[in-house]
Amino acid sequence: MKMTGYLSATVVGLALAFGVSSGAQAAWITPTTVYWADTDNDVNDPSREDPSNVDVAGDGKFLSIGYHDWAVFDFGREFVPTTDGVVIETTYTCNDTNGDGRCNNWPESVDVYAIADWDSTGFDDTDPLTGGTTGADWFFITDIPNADAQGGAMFSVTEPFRFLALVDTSDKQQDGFDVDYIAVAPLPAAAWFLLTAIGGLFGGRWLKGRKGATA
Ligand SMILES: [Ca+2]
Ligand SMILES: [Ca+2]
Ligand SMILES: [Ca+2]
Ligand SMILES: [Ca+2]
Repeated sequence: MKMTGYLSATVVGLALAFGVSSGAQAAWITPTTVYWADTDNDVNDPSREDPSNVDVAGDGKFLSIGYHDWAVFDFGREFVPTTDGVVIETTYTCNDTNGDGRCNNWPESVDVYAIADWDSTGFDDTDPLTGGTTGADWFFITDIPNADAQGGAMFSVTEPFRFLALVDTSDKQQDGFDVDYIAVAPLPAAAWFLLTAIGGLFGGRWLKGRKGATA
């Protein structure tokens, strides 16, 4: 009995160590290509019109998507579930005292979509989510209000994907949501295997222990 306890503690310890170390070295992957154009000319500052601005976080350079416009980010290869994503937005002197997740002065937001296969040459200019897709439909992931994304808004993609789309849903009619940074970080397959195995072997025991501790 003593031996069983010792073994389980060791495995849990290994899992935690592995999780922490893989988290620490989690490589955030930035897009290889950004599809964006200011077709209706509502982004009036050229410094906000460079798609490569999204590659570096916190550098003061961002891409303004445009009011109710969009951008598609190609991450270069297919990622399997579950993959984490992050978006950092820039709004100067943002505060959210009305608590709706958006900056009071610039209430901006985007919807996030993903797809595994997308025809980057055949889509409709006004809506990348209709027309031009070569496979299944884009799937909706989440909405991101800008106040919540000043320090980075995280989300999880639970289906295979290669492309992410941000579709602007801002209230204020100017240059829309301002993307400082966007990146994805897949959870290593080895970590999934380990966590799944441990959950199967020891999950019940953990639950019992926690119930006992809190009761
Ligand atoms: Ca525009
Ligand atoms: Ca902004
Ligand atoms: Ca803006
Ligand atoms: Ca940036």
